[in-house]
Amino acid sequence: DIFEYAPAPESRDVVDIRPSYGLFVNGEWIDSLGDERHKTINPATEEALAEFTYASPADVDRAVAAARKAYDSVWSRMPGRERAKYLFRIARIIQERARELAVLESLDNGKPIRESRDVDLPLVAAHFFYYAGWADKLRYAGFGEEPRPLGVAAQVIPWNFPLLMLAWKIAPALACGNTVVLKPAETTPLTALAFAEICRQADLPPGVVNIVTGAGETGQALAGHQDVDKVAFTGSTEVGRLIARSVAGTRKKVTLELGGKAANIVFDDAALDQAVEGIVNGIFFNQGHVCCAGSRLLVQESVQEELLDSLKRRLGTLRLGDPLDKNTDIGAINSAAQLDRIRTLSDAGEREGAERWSPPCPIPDKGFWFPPTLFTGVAQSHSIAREEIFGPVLSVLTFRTPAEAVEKANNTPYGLSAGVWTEKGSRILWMADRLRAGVVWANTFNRFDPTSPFGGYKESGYGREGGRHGLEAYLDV
Ligand code: TXE
Repeated sequence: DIFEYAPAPESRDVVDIRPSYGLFVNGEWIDSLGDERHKTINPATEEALAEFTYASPADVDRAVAAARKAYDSVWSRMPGRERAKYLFRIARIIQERARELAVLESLDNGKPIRESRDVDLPLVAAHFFYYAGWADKLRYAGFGEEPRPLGVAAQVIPWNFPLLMLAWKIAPALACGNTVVLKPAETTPLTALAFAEICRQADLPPGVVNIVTGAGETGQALAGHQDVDKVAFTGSTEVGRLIARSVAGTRKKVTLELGGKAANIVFDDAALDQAVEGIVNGIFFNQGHVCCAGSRLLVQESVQEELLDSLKRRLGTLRLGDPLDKNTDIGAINSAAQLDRIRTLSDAGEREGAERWSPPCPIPDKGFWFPPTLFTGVAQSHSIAREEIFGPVLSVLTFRTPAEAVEKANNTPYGLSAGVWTEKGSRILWMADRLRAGVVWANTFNRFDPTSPFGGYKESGYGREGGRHGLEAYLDV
């Protein structure tokens, strides 16, 4: 592993959070022209971490103008090998500051430090390294001899992987010669604001990256701005639809990465111990705040009992609590609103007749928490089998034949990911061929790599992020 971390226990002392943040426009911190300020809180303690701005439409104007100027005068004219140097520099700074950024991410988001340190941050750096490598090789990407950047990209990201979603969006955009205005989610602005400082540290030309904080209205002003050429969005299918409507009939190109309801499919010949680990990782990683989470377990009837027994035993060992404790498996739910959504959907599952089970699990007094939860006796018509819960809640369904597994797995409006557990290689290929999902994992789950394209079928969105395909979203061919 090329990523190195200090082994010391993680502590809040390694981060330097300012009491209050402005907007990052044209390489500088500026005050908003509006006066809406909010606090971002630590979801594990409900303590305020810092105050930040909800950018007004006039602020968004200034950010887009800065991005346009940087695009026309500097970035689109710079040779790819020069752009690559900036991206490599950013990647190295992220590595150097990985520990601090991981703690910041866990504080603002609630995710366990083990995940932010060992998954999020290494992947963030890897994305910048990977796309830095493409910046001077775009003509070999297979999209024509002289592919050109699109212009100014408006990027709106969610709160579940704040810095990683930023990396997925900014790294390919910059590598291709676009400039960017990015809006982080309103509950997790801190790592994006830290990234603004990293841009300064890397001497990135002013205006190439602009960060505007805010909620839906700021996002709407940004995605709807008439001088942006491209909109990249990750978030709810509901907002994805609004954005698709708003860009229809404009010059803007759009990529959308939306919800999911993935099936993790376990056949009776699978290595069940490994499958249990994959199921746990599939739905409890990041408290289940994962668009490709394996939120439906489809288990072959003949092994249902055995699998559920060992799954329940394994759930009993999961530790819920302080996100900064490196032994924590399940951190805090990101916001009161999300906790509410998870509770409402879980209650509906119970009302509809499914059987609910959680291991004994002490819940801290303060903060937003939800125990690992299993629903058995779930029918396809139940809302917990259809709707994205986006929390640590697993719905268990059964099947008898491979064809039935495919039919049930595909019986959802989403199509982001799926997992197949079997020792038969031919069955993996047979299943992968029939599953309507942008990613199919075999005998693993939630594996990510910057070289692999990621994205959905059906209502999970369109366009791909990551890999060579991810470049296409930011190029005119
Ligand atoms: O999403 P929103 P929310 C799903 C998940 C979750 C549900 C609601 O099921 O329970 O969505 O989450 C910005 N124009 N996912 O309410 O609102 C917003 O400020 C432009 C799946 O948090 O879609 C934030 O930056 N932007 C998902 C971002 O959109 C708008 C990740 C996402 O927030 C906007 C997150 C508007 N009209 C939630 N309204 C995934 N695919 O991973 C809001 N935003």
